[in-house]
Amino acid sequence: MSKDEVILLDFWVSPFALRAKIALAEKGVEFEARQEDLLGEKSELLLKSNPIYKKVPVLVHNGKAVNESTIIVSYIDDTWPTPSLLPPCAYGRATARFWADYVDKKLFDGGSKIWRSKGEEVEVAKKEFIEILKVLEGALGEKEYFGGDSFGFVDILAIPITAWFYAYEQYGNFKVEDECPKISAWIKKCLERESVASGYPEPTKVYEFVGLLRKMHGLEHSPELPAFSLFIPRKTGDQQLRMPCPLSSVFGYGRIPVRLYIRSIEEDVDDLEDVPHIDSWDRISYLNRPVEMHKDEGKIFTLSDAIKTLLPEFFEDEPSIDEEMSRIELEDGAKSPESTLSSKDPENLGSARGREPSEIKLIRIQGIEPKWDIPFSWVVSNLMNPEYYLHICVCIRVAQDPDKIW
Ligand SMILES: N[C@@H](CCC(=O)N[C@@H](CS)C(=O)NCC(=O)O)C(=O)O
Repeated sequence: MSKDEVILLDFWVSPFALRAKIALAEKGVEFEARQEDLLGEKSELLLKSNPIYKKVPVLVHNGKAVNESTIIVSYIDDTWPTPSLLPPCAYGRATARFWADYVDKKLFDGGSKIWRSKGEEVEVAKKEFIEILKVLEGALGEKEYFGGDSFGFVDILAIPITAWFYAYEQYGNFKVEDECPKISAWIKKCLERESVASGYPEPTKVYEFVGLLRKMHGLEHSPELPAFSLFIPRKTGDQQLRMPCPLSSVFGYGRIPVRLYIRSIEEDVDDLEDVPHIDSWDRISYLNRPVEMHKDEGKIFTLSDAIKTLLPEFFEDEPSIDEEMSRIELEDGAKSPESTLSSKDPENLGSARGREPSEIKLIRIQGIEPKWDIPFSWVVSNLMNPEYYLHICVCIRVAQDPDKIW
């Protein structure tokens, strides 16, 4: 029989992916863990293998995809039966499945409520989480593992979430060890196992990651950004409404997944109403590419800066190797290969390598036409599509290339 091909679509901090890694390691199954870029662009394989949720983990076993971590752990147990992760008797298995279900429904979401909360809500979330932990501590009782003497199904589902406990403790200002010493001892016991320790992320790194998530959720703002009030124009007919920006939602840095839709036109127009209408989405190009926002920018990184980094080939005279690479990616990623992409920012940036400069005519996000010099962080905090990407539509008058003869 030929060797099994086992691929796990993974993300280093995902407790759900860690469940699958531990189960495979316990069974001694060799596998390839492929890191997904969940804050950037998801792989084709992920989108194809988990089209419903588009989440990790996905176990691809000899080309067949299995989704949802608890189902994956069961599948691993069924496929490679030794050593069994569930007790031999039906009642033992039912009990394990009951606690597995409790962990699934309560533990991660209960902890997440702590870091997602602000002010008085934090105390409420912390109290709820400690109650959940105490229930689990009751189920553990005096046993070493949830399964008794042997590490099993419930342990595999619960232990990965404990890598996030340090972050919960920091944001909730409590110590799991003080509240639930038996749970704390169980964590230490599980961490003695190679299968757990090898994939368990550093809790301080998880805490840093949670800090990033808090910024993405607008729960923290970056002190490095200057405190001034921002206004964003919103067009309603001829009226320009001015909306104040809540400073609390300013985002500092990170990798922002952007989907940029590009409508290119060749003739200049004074009024965008004169742009010919198009009847099919197939004729709109788009690219998916992350924008890197760095912590130590020293100056405000604006919306137009972000557009520049998304279309670098049109803002500098000589292409760097990186730019050449991204141009190739752009051409691969663009939906309509025949369309030419080109732009400059409102202050006339760059000459697009000897061509007459192109020009951005419009930037629209969530139906709003923000000023191009507003901090990109504000755009991310306030106009990010909750589903995933920051969707930005641009209309660009394309530079005529003098070298192009037809
Ligand atoms: N119920 C799922 C949860 C999986 C999940 O939430 N995965 C996260 C990473 S921890 C993910 O892929 N998120 C990407 C997204 O939501 O787009 C499971 O148990 O597998």
